[in-house]
Amino acid sequence: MSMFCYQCQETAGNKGCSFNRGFCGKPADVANLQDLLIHTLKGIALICEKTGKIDDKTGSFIGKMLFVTITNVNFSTEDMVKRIEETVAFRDKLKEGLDTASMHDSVNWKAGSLEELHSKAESVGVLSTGEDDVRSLRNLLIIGLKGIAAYYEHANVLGYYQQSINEFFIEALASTTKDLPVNDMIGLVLKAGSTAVDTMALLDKANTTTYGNPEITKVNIGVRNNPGILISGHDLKDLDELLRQTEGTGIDVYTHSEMLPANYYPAFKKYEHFVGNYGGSWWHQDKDFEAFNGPVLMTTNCLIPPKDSYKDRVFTTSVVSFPGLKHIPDRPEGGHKDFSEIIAMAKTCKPPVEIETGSITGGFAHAQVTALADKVVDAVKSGAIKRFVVMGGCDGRHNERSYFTDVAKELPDDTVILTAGCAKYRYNKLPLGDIGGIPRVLDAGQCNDSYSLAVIALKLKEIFGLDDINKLPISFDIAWYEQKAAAVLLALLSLGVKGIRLGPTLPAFLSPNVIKVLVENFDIKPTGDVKADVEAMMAGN
Ligand code: SF4
Ligand code: SF3
Repeated sequence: MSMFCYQCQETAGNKGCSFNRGFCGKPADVANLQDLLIHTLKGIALICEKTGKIDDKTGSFIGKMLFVTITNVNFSTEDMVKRIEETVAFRDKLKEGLDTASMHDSVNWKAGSLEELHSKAESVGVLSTGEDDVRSLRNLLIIGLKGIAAYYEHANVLGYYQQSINEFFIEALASTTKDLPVNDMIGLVLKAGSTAVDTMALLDKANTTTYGNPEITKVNIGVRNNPGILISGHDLKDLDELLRQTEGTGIDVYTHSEMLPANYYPAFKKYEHFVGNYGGSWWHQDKDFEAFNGPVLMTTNCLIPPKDSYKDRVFTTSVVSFPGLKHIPDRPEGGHKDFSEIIAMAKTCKPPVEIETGSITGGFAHAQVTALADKVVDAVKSGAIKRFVVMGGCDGRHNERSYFTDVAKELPDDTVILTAGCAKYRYNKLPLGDIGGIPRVLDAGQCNDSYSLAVIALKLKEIFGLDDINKLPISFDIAWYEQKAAAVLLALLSLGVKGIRLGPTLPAFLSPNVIKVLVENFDIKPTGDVKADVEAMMAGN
């Protein structure tokens, strides 16, 4: 069986994973079934478009199913088949009483045997849609939509929904089944950007209303002498419930990778057994999970295929699934997840091996930076801060990603790095110092907290009385890996940010003509030579 997937930065040869397994370890049949899942979601969108009925239930259903197809989330054939059957049933319920005979295949195809599912899946893949530029624009839209979906799902879990986001899912998915003029497709891609801003704003509201505003925090990166549970991914509600259930048990809880920013929230900081962060970004998990000794809970991406030496200790939940790993079921309506099996296992495990000591400082989301605004503005006015460089996004395995470490080292001492997402692990343990008490790396949080960076930029624009965000002394040097970073990129474009550097490679799903449009309209450029890029950024280019 073959596949075609080019949605992430590590796609084979920067062209596409096309054999029997992706570079990430996703098997071909799972990749194809994910395409079939998206195909069926398009059917749901077309039905909603016809009936004019779209509600939170449908929007959140679509969001969750799109999230399942994000890189490093789900590797399970069995889970994917179940989700396709669930999606077909959801679609068929929506079309009850409608005459859909003349509608698109995505509305009408029928799920049959496993073999039939596989052969159907192979016929609706990424390459089956349009030619070059049309395919590129449709896939850029779907990929942006996946990022939006992930953020929407996190907001939904906390009880936050928004009708305009539900409606955009319908409009965008339905559009990819139609022959639209190129300008309309570009318009939809930009609308994905503004919808990404709205979705991150909604999630920010959900997170800060539920757990308080992140505040400056020194996060311990060493260990204590108790058995521990390591939690990774982006889902704060899972952490919330895990902390409640582990309180008083003698078990410590540590964050890994994108869960690090949870340490900045007042609602979590209060727990004495919430010890700090363990290890580095997602792709270091083989070493980190091995050394941790205790159970690990993966709440979202990025999971890498686990080694035999620790796979018995890894639990998945929600959208994450991997064959052979134990899965914690969803919370019942109004209830909570049951982590007792993980807690019982932790009690039998040795404490984590200490792999580093010290601390990292973060918690510079918009409310905290706004509280420091006077100090920041004074530092800019006095020339103590010459420039801000936004280096948010994802980390990954490519050697070229040392670029981001080297840029952090090369930037002059009068610059401040604004960051969010797991890209920060490339430089957040360097001794970069501070400027009059303002740390030179300001970490706003997870990748979705890129919203905070935009709010900070807009606030500075207002304080300095500028009419254009591009007149601020801010450069954007973004690292991307998976589809949420694509949504963040589109969000920045929709806010009018120009001259973004993007690396370590440009996305394979952008055709040369689509890249040309992005260059002409937004002056997007690939990351290049470290010294030359730093010089250019310092000169405002
Ligand atoms: Fe390849 Fe990335 Fe797709 Fe995995 S998610 S199959 S690495 S393009
Ligand atoms: Fe990282 Fe996967 Fe993207 Fe949320 S955990 S930023 S890569």
